[in-house]
Amino acid sequence: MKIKLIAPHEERKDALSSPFKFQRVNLPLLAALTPPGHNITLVEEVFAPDDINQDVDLVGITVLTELALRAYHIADIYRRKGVKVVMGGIHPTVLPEEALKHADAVVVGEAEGVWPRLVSEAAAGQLQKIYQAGKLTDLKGMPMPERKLSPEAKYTGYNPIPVPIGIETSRGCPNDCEFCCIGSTLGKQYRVRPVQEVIAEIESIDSPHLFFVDDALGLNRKVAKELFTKMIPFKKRWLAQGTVSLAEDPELLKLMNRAGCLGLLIGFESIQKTTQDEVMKIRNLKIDFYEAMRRFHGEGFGILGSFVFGFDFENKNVFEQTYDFIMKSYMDVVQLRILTPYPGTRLYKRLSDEGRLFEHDWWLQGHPPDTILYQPKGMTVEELISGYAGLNRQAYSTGAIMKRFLGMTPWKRTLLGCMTYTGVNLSTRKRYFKGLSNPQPFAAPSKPSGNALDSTRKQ
Ligand code: B12
Ligand code: SF4
Repeated sequence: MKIKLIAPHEERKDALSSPFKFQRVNLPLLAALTPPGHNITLVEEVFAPDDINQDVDLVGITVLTELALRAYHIADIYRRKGVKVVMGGIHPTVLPEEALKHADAVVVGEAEGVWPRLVSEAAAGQLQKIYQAGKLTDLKGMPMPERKLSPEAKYTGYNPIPVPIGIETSRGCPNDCEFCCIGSTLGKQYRVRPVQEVIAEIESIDSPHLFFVDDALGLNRKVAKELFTKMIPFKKRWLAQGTVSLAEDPELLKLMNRAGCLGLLIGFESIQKTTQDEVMKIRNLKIDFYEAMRRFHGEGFGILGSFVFGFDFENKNVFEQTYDFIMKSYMDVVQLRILTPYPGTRLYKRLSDEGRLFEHDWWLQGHPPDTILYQPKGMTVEELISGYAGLNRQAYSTGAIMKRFLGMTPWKRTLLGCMTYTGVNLSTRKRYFKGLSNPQPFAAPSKPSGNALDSTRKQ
């Protein structure tokens, strides 16, 4: 069969993932899991548009909630041409019935246990509707992703760093934060790949730049230390995402530095203690945020700090307090987001049970990122909108960007560091400011917050 695997991309200029591009893991991994005898093409819309006129027998689409509309659109086009479509990934895993309105088959959960059978049954004209492995994948002995199939990826715009190659060392997360779907999709058990297998994969990658796609890198400190120690000779440079708790262990940070870590996306989530107590990954922290930033910067890591607004126990002071922390800790880049109730999360279920969701299928409505999708509790919709907009403007003002630059880590003093700092900040600012002009469909400025829901909810 001729199989095409597609990763959709949102075309809008304020799309959440715009400035950060890397070579993903999931589709090359699916390619590696495919039984021999089939011809595979990979399409990453973020790098190059799809050619729908190509002759194909089976299309596989990976779907995140934010990209469900785009994925369904692509699927509908192929199915109209008579091509069979399979969907997999986070969104079809939590909403398989919805996905089946646009696909012939859906993979619920991980693909490893079912993809080879699915391909064989599709080839025999016996595609089933739902494929679901009976157990979580044992990450030992996983094939290396077929990276040579990935479309060539080049950066455009402000950012000068070559596209990093995605690599996975673990799956699942035991923290079960209310707003996160990992527990219900990739499982609450933290599974690690054998270090030797990760090292062999790193050795096979030509590029000096890597991106660890793990959600909870370093959760198992012993394994992480072994991995980073063994990575040192390869002289790779890499980015990753992790929790603040990484900073609790100075030895781990040192090893990360020696292994080539350049920067981390750190989910601080909220500066307010009342909210921190509600977010599992922050609740039991043994280090305060300022000290964590000092340690990260002390090792020379650029930090992209991620904050979310709209938690129930938050009050209006959160914007000023966050700004204070961002500036005093010389945060390199900030990601400011409105809390999003993703389907499959405990948050979605709770807000739905409490009658606070403005729309139950918001992902099908084409709202821009950072639309307020539920009735907040700690402030009105309008206070949330204006506080959030004000913080964006403050944190990304020219003065603030220059001031944050002054908290120089040694890395920032390099030419590449300066260019990256400036590039990422300017492109993020441009995207965020553009986003701020989007209409907020559920705002009702003249009414108190309690009425915003009633007055604007779609019938
Ligand atoms: C890397 C990453 C990114 C990258 C790239 C996205 C990507 N998918 O590669 C970037 C930085 C761009 C990104 C951005 C965002 N991300 Co992100 N991201 C991740 C992360 C950390 C790793 C993805 C990954 O490579 N996983 C490893 C692979 C192997 O797992 P997988 O993709 O699930 O694939 C397996 C199965 O699902 C299945 N499968 C997947 N696709 C397909 C397709 C077919 C046909 C089949 C058969 C099977 C199949 O097979 C694979 C092997 O078992 C995940 C968390 C996680 N651990 O998964 C979050 C995650 C996917 N991101 C998430 C979010 C919320 C976002 C953002 C909205 C964040 C934000 N607020 O800005 C943006 C939006 C993206 C957009 N609009 O394009 C959420 C998704 C929530 C949801 N319901 O969709 C996750 C789960 C994080 C979380 N903890 O909540 N992200
Ligand atoms: S620590 Fe991260 S991956 Fe784990 S449940 Fe919380 S948000 Fe999700």
